Amino acid sequence: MFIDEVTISVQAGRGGDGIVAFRRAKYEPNGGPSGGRGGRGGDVFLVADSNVNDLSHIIDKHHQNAKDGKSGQGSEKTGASGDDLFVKVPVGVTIYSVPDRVFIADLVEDGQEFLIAKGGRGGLGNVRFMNPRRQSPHIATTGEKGERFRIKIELKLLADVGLVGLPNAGKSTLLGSISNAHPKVGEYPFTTLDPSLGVVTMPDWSRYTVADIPGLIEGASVGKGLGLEFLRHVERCRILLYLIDLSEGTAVETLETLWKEIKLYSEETFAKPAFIIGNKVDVCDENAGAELEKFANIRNIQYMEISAREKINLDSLSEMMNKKIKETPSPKSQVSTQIRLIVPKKKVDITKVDGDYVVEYEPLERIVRATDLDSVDGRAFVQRQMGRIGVEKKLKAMGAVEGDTVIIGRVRFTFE
Ligand SMILES: Nc1nc2c(ncn2[C@@H]2O[C@H](COP(=O)(O)OP(=O)(O)OP(=O)(O)O)[C@@H](O)[C@H]2O)c(=O)[nH]1
Ligand SMILES: [Mg+2]
Repeated sequence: MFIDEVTISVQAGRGGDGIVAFRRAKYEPNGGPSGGRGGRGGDVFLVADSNVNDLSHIIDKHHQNAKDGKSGQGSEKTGASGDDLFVKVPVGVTIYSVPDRVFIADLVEDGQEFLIAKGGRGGLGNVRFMNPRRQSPHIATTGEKGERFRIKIELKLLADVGLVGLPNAGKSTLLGSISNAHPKVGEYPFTTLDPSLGVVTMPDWSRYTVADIPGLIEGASVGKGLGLEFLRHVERCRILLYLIDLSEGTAVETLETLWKEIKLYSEETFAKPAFIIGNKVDVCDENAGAELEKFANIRNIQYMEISAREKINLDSLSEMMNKKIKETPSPKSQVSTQIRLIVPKKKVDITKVDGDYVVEYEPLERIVRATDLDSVDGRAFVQRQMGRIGVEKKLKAMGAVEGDTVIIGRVRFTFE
């Protein structure tokens, strides 16, 4: 099945922990600190790949995780970095945050990479906490968490030409006749249920792509028929080809219906360069397209009659499209800068529970977890951090007095 949207979580790797270690040299029983820092956690990238057609390969992989960094080692060695994760996506996807649907990025070029979740930095080893007053620090910090986001990936086909027509107009037949694609053709409406792409190769070897989308009916823009689902697939086509079945005898009305739906969907899409093409000339009266041609001429839109099935006039059509494509600029990639705003920084949260003060603030909890609290150094370090972060002031403001219990993470302190 053709999957054109998925919601997944991306989790970058956690940084490795810094460690507490000391040199052990033969004649140096109390060697200096030598604990190295943790390696950085792996990043998660999305990579647009033209060999990937849809999102079916990740529909069942809701969690995309990069690897964690390794802990530091003695001799001031930094731990190994976690491997980055590259998630392949088709060219033409748009990324949104979930659930607030903030636009994050468009990937529209083959090979384009986008850093979606940054790995955590490694924690610091005790080497970094040495100073003139503190020659043998028992302090190290744990690695940072990697960024984690829930994102929705939506595919909008990126084609040079988008085929727009009522069901049964002959869109799939046309795609099959001019391109390398073999879409299903049926003599009944709604044969095409999923959009597909074909590549047309010109006699001079230049190439362009054509997107076949399911038939459009009146009310599609409000969800009728196959509805809006696939209309987004023409949103990023460079030019639109309105294909009209001339054997039906209602060519102009048909075109007006198509225009109405496209316009209701998006004025911008409606404003794209377009062609009006009458199809099935092999089975209709000679003048079946006359009115439609007039209609197109008045509006200065190129008109042509073809038979997609009997391959009449297809070379001229292809040439005309190729020329127009060359004159029309390709869509540019947009990348939002908003991504870093998605997760607001958590504030220090202190609650009083049975007379004790429970402090919740991940960076401080991390410091407490990572510090050797049996050492005087370690305890003094935590206390200084509490002052720096403003926890002490907040505790006092809440009425904490000497001797009260303060709980940070799993550790109980006596307020001094
Ligand atoms: N006589 C004639 N029949 C055609 C021509 N082009 C397409 N057809 C027929 O029209 C019918 C519909 O063709 P499709 O290509 O499936 O039409 P479609 O526009 O893709 O239809 P949906 O996928 O339902 O939207 C099929 O029976 C085709 O054989 C043509 O040039 N001449
Ligand atoms: Mg079709």
